[in-house]
Parts: sequence; structure tokens; C-alpha cells
Amino acid sequence: MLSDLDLYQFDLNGYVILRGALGLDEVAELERQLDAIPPINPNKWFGHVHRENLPEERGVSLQQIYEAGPAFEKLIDHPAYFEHLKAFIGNQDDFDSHHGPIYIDECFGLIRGPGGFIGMHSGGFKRTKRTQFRYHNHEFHCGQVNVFIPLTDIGPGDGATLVVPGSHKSNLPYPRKNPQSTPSDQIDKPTSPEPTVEVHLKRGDVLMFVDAIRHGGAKRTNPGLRKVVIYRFGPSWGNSRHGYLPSKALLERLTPQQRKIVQPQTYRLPPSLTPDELMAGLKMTAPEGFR
Ligand SMILES: O=C(O)CCC(=O)C(=O)O
Repeated sequence: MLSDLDLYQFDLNGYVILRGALGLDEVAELERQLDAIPPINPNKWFGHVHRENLPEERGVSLQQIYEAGPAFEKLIDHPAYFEHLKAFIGNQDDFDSHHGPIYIDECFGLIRGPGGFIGMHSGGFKRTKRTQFRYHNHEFHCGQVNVFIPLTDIGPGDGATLVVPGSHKSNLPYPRKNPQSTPSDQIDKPTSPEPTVEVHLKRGDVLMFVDAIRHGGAKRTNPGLRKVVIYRFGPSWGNSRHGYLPSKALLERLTPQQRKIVQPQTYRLPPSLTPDELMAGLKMTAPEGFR
């Protein structure tokens, strides 16, 4: 249930934690379906799930995870956060929502072991339009809102998500350079000089944050794996971050509302178009092109 406090905190901090939003049985089922995916090499597919080619410390990212089973399909419009998404992305009754309420531009399962992390990135001062935070005319208009679902408890040493509260509105980068930061701005707790907060979560909690907030993932120092699921939502005129297409089987299984979120656009084609011409019109890339 969307509360005034959720709206206030999301505006103020750039993130909100929905405690106990999912049932533990739902989380267990997500973990079971994730674990059922056999090991995949980078840039390879298992069915319609694709493993990204990430630097090793970022872990194993299994893209198009909504193809991995019914528990993941439910996350497309889960009632625990669906109203939050519509409020944070905004524009529910005008030209911006012409193709539907919202769109998933990326969804993946992410598994990280000891030593894994992702450096701090993003921040309001970067001003990217895709990830922007905006509040205008009594409405949010966010470009990308992330739904972060832990499948394991995440506490100290587990590689928690790091956020700089309020940084989705920042105009300047943090001024003190970290001597240990690499050119690609990779820094990690506890050496990060930025005023980060570690977001500790229990199974069943859901973290929602606007991608414009400065964020990263602390280095995991504990043994074992951190397993999470991340769905990124934006306006229905967005497009897939990596160019993935949902499978026909998935689209057929989904409810009309879910189908619109996975594939908002419907295409108008002239009757004379042959299947060959249609395929030629789609720009295709070899899987190796992905990053
Ligand atoms: O892995 C994490 O905790 C942070 C995730 C992240 O950086 C992102 O979703 O952009």
C-alpha cells in the first residue's frame, strides 16, 4: 500500500524500503527458480535467459529473468509495489502513458560471491535523462525506478547496496577524491569517502530507488552468495537497455496488464510487408556484442 510517508521518503532520499512487502514463500520460490537455472557462460543463453558479460567482481547477471518462471512473472506488476511505480514514474493519464502505465527496460537476477562489488555510480549531478529524478506539477516523473529484491538477508559484510541519500538531486560530485579509486570511479566501502548508507535488508523487503541516486554495492566480505533480483521500470515510451525481446511464449502467458508492461509498443505494419522484410527491418546484433 502506497503511503504518504513512502512518497515523502522517496522524494527526500531518492529511495524507500518496503519492509516485509513480499511473502517469504514468494521469496523462497524466486530463489528456487533462480537456482534451477544451470550455470551459463558469459554471453550465452539458457532458453530466453541471457548471461551478461560483466567484469568478474560484479558477479553473475542473468538478464531477461522474467522468462525464468511464474515467480518472476509475478514481479512484473506485483501489488506490493505497483502503485509506487506508477506514482514515481508519473503521468498516468496523458501522452507519456500513451502505450501503457510503465515499462521494464531491464530485469535480471544477480549473484555475487565474496570479494564482489559494484563501484559507486550515477548521481543527480550526472543529469542523464534516462535515469532522471524530476518532480513537477505535483507529480514525480522519474526515468528509471529500480525494484531491488533480496533473496538472501543482506547485513554487514554481505555486500549491501550503498546509497547517498538525497544525491538524486545533487548538482555537484563529491569533492574529495578517494586515493584508491580507479579511473572508472570504482570505490568500495569502507574506503569510500562519500557519505554512503548501507541498505540492510531482510528477505521479503523490497528496496525501490531512482537510478539517479548515487549508488553502488559494498564489497562482500562474508562467505556465501548474495542473491538479488533487480527490475528496472520507466515510462512506456522507453526501450530495452540491451535490446532484448520478450519471447512469444512469455507474452502469451501474461495478463493483458503485464503484457503491456513487458511490451508496451504495438507496431503498425503495412499489409504488403513480408516476413523477410519485417526481419530485415529489425536491427540484430550477435550476442557477443552485449555488455
Ligand atoms: O548491486 C547493488 O547492490 C547495486 C545495484 C546497482 O548498482 C544498480 O542497480 O544499478
